[in-house]
Amino acid sequence: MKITEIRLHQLSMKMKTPFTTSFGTQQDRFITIVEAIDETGRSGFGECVSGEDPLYSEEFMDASIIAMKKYFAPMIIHNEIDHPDEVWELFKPFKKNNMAKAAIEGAVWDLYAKQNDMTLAEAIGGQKTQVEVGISLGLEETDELLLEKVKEKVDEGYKRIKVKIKPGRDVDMIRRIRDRFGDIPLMADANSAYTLDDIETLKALDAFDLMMIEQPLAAGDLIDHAKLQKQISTPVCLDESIDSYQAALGAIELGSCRIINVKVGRVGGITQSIKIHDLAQKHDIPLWCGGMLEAGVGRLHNIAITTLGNFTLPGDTASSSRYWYEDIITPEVVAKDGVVQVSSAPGIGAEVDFDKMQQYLKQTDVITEADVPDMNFYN
Ligand code: OSB
Ligand code: MG
Repeated sequence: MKITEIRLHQLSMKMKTPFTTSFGTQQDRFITIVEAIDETGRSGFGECVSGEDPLYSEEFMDASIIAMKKYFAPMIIHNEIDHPDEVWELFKPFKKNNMAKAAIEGAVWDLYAKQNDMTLAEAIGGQKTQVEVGISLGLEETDELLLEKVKEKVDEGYKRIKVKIKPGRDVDMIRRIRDRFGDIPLMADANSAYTLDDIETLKALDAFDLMMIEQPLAAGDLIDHAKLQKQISTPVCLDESIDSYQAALGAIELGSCRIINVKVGRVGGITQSIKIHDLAQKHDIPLWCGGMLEAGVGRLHNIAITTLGNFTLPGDTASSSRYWYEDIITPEVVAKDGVVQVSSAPGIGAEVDFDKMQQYLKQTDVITEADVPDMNFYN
């Protein structure tokens, strides 16, 4: 396939409500939609999930945009490829910047699927026609406010409830949720807020039969997570730590977790996600698909990856309306009783709606062959 032009549509989308984690509060989401166009004028779409600031991981949107403009978009335009699996290899000279790589690769995957009249799920090798989803709830000012949100989402039928925790907002808060809602499928996400010095708190959470505790310790701490997992009965799920196939291999070999949250952007794209999927399956490590406050394009990519067989736990891909007054795709993603139907339309399965996108659009950068720098690593 020959990609002649890549457009980076940079959006600012106001979320319905602020989203608070142990690392900060977010109200406006800066999103870059990547559009890869082939010589027939057909477009494929990807979404860059980098945060505005490097708080979740080292990546941040301004840097990702530069990386896409300067390295990844020119690399794709300058080289012809037969299959999207080749994109990761093409990008190999450039270290990390996984979310920027994944955004471009995602657009190539969508385009490839459309060129071959397949759904993205089929192109990936996914089998499911529907996927189960849960919801991720941010920290609230008070436990009472959080309990109201939990009630609303349980009533909407989400298949599991994830709540954010941090030191001081953990054991008592989880106890109150259990007391009020009984044995709902419940899990907690710490976004790296603890260390092994907090072992007593983390052990205390064992009393609540959580499905898992997500990323209790720092991203680099595979060894500490392994020590922790030996001392608690709650399964540890890693999110931030799993930033590559190698990290997944290390975590599995060390026993740092029993569950993995796959985020396509964090691991560098769909090809790497499939590799991690196959590895985890071999080792009986169940997966689920995490979220990064995506607009519709990213949401549809998440649904596609979740159709792979070892994504056995509900993911964070809730309805478009979870965060957005109006999403940028038609039709929007809708979870009904915690289930999302996989579209049978080609590629990501919905149209990117440029009329809707217009209200959020700040800037579009266009990269063509004329923008490919004269540097030897492009050949
Ligand atoms: O840790 O899973 C996380 C959002 C932004 C950054 C990190 C995380 C999250 C979420 C929300 O938990 C997931 C979503 O609803 O998109
Ligand atoms: Mg997480």
